Amino acid sequence: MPSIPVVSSRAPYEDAIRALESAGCVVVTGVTDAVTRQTIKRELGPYLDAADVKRSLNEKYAQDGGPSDFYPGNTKRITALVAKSETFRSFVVHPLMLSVCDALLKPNCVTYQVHATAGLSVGPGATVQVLHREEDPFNIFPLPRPNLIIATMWAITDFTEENGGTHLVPGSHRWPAGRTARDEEVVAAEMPAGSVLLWMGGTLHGAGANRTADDWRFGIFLSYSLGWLRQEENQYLDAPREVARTLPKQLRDLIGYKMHLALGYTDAAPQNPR
Ligand SMILES: O=C(O)CCC(=O)C(=O)O
Repeated sequence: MPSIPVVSSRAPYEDAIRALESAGCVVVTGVTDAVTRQTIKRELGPYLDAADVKRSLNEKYAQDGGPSDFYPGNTKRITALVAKSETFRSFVVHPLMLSVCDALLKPNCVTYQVHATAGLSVGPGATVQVLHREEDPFNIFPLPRPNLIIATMWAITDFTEENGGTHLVPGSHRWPAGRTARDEEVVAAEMPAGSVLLWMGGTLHGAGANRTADDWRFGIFLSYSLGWLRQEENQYLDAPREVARTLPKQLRDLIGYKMHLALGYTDAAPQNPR
């Protein structure tokens, strides 16, 4: 039976990196404490409250008999988290994230960058999301692709099989084109709040269905990519100059206010956005 390796945040980061490289996914427990999770919930709460709940898509799913939308029913999704949350900024520069990206992305680039950010709340009745790979937009590379992306999901609430814990297909980051996942190869990431699930950009995954009566699963999605790729989320619009100029340089560089060799020049000095 395939499984998702679990490592403590107190173990050397190399343990998580090895497990991630080998299984294509890993859960690291104990990364955030209760105060941090409460704070990020408070910071993002108003945005989540205002977000559209995709109920109508659930109905469409039922009509079509399959996943008709990338975010199937009863989910809330908010983006632009660098601009919206101070606490999220500490996630981006967390030493575990940087160690993983140094080990697995740096061999293919000079510097890596934030690829996308999102708060994903999966509500009761939400249906299963179609399995996909973060790297699919870069399909010019044949499968299995070189490491292009590292993705992470920060459990702000508990993640369970019943409440929509992320589905993963361990080992699928090494699969050739044409191989699809059998049901028994799909595993739900069950992890207590405070854990972070990491997966390779080539690993098949998707949100699980939420079969509970009233348990909203809330996670923070954060991904990184090679510095010479187009970012999935446009950080120059979602964290524009007025925001960027208030950020520490390390974070500003990470969200893309930095050249990658000859790429990304601008009239403004990159280290000093106007
Ligand atoms: O919410 C999840 O568990 C996974 C979300 C995901 O894979 C996506 O939004 O692309």
